Amino acid sequence: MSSGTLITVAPTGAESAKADVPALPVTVEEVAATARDCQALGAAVVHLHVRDAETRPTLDLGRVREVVAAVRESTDLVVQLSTGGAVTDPFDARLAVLDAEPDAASLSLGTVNFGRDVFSNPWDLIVELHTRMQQRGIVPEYEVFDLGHLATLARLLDRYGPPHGGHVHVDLVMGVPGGMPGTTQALAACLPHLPPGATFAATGVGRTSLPVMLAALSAGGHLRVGMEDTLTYAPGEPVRDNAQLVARAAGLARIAQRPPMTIEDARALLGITTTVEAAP
Ligand code: KMH
Ligand code: ZN
Repeated sequence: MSSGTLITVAPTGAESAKADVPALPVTVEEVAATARDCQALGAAVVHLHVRDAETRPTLDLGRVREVVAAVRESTDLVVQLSTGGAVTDPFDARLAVLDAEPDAASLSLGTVNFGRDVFSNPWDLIVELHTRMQQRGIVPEYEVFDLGHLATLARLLDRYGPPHGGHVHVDLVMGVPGGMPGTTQALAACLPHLPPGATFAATGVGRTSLPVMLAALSAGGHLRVGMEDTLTYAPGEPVRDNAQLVARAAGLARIAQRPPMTIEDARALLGITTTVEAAP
């Protein structure tokens, strides 16, 4: 197994408006194009939120399937759908996203304040997502917004068994207003609570992007970057596009002598067994 860095790109998210962030990829074509650019620069996984024709976040299954197909057609990336959606999305629609047959899907491990909103993830929803993914051969990425979410993960695995593929991969989502801070100290506090054999990535929201990336690399972790979480590249400098963020992550990974992991190695690491036709 490679000792490289798994780079995930989260290109769109559900929180930013296209009107406020013109560079945000929202159409099917824009998402497919940014995914292709990011693959060329070292991304191995794409974490997808979908927008409708009016650029609003949507979980409409037809639209989700369309985006999945377009990304598969233009890239070889591991396709990870968000089951978090937007804070306003109902649980049944979040569960139904799995019907679009992604390779992987996010699974948030607890309720958290989300700015002025609440991102709701009660135990029964967590169990339903975990067991449906087991049944359908979809690999979860466990999203952790706070230290207690790792206690929930331990309880989940103890009661319902390992995920499809057998490997546990966690994303520490840090710096959300209401969740754990995006600091080296907070990241280090999470590490002893990871399940045995688990790998982790970290995501620093907003200005915590760089410190979290550096902390994650120093601790042997993987990286998630993208315009879902980061819209400012440097003070006063808006992000140009997702490729710019992936290029920075790939550069730091090389400096850490853990260069970007190939997609093949990423699939092996995550236990993804679905086979898709290679992109031309
Ligand atoms: N948009 C946030 C409310 C996920 O994708 O699983 C939730 C989120 C997490 O982004
Ligand atoms: Zn997301």
